[in-house]
Amino acid sequence: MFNDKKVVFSGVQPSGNLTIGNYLGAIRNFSAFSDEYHCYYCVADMHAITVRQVPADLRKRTYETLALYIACGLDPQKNTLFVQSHVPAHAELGWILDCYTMFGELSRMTQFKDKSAKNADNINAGLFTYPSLMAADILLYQTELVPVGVDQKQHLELCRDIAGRFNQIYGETFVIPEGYITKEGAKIMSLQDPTKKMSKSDSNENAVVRILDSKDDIIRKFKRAVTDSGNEIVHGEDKEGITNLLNIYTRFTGKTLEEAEKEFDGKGYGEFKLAVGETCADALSPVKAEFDKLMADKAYLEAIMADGATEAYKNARRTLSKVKRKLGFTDIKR
Ligand code: ATP
Ligand code: LTN
Repeated sequence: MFNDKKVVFSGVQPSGNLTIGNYLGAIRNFSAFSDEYHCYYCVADMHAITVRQVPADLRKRTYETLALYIACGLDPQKNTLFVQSHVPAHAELGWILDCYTMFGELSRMTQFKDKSAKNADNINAGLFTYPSLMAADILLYQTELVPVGVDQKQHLELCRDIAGRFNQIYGETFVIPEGYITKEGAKIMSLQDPTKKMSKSDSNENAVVRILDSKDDIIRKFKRAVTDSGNEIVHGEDKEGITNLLNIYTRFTGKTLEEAEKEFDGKGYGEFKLAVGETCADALSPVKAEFDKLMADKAYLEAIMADGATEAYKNARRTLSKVKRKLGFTDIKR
């Protein structure tokens, strides 16, 4: 809408070291949009504090997440990369949208239920209203397309409902966004419990492969991955562990499931797990090298943050002003 180009928006929380789930389900797919769309990718630090964070860790991970965006192929000249808390319009629109989001809607969110169960001593209001802040992120930029993993589908549907409700009351204000969810990379499962999604805040380190893990760690984690009592390397509903490993393998190699199954036909689980581990480690090694270079240059990362925040704010404020006017908020010259 803003420069004729359609808008893509997505975000990742700096709530832990990123996993191959974040990589295959989200970040790796982001750069495909850079030429055709105006892309905004934010480091969602305001979302991250819905779960208690150690301040020094949050700060470090904010830099790391930005560096990973770039290391995974996002050119800061072609994409607006920024930190959510640097653009206060997100908090402002977040509050406004809270008033157009229903208690019942938020109560149905499975992420809220999961995270409440995991953080029973800190079920705060921010955890509950997380989706309206996420809606604000998206709607501020008149976003058309939101690339995310399938776990975020429910939040996206709520975002569409909120936007539609607002438009209906006040007239066309927001573009209604579409989700962009790639099928195969959409849900990478835990290596220790393949019925659960691989999550960066999992307390069991063996369950999670991180983009920045060493080659040895990656291979060790894959070797320990839970499989099943059978011995065939084929996908299937009763073979969740093997299916997940095949899925990871095909995502990294670009091979089809059939090709992968054929390749490992007659081979043992041990050999297969080692091959998946090596493939994954080799694919991530250039990302790691680039990440290390970027992290050694804080000033460069800070310059990107500053440019990103300026560019993001320039566009966000137009939507925010429009919303305030429609609501009947008064304006003053300063
Ligand atoms: P947390 O464990 O703190 O909830 P997370 O690992 O779920 O974090 P987010 O920051 O919430 O990560 O998600 C960033 C992006 O990565 C989102 O688009 C999300 O859909 C995607 N994603 C996260 N985990 C996976 C996964 N296991 N498989 C595929 N995509 C994923
Ligand atoms: N909630 C998202 C992270 C996120 C996001 C966004 C994703 C925050 N704001 C806006 C897409 C669009 C998650 O992946 N857990």
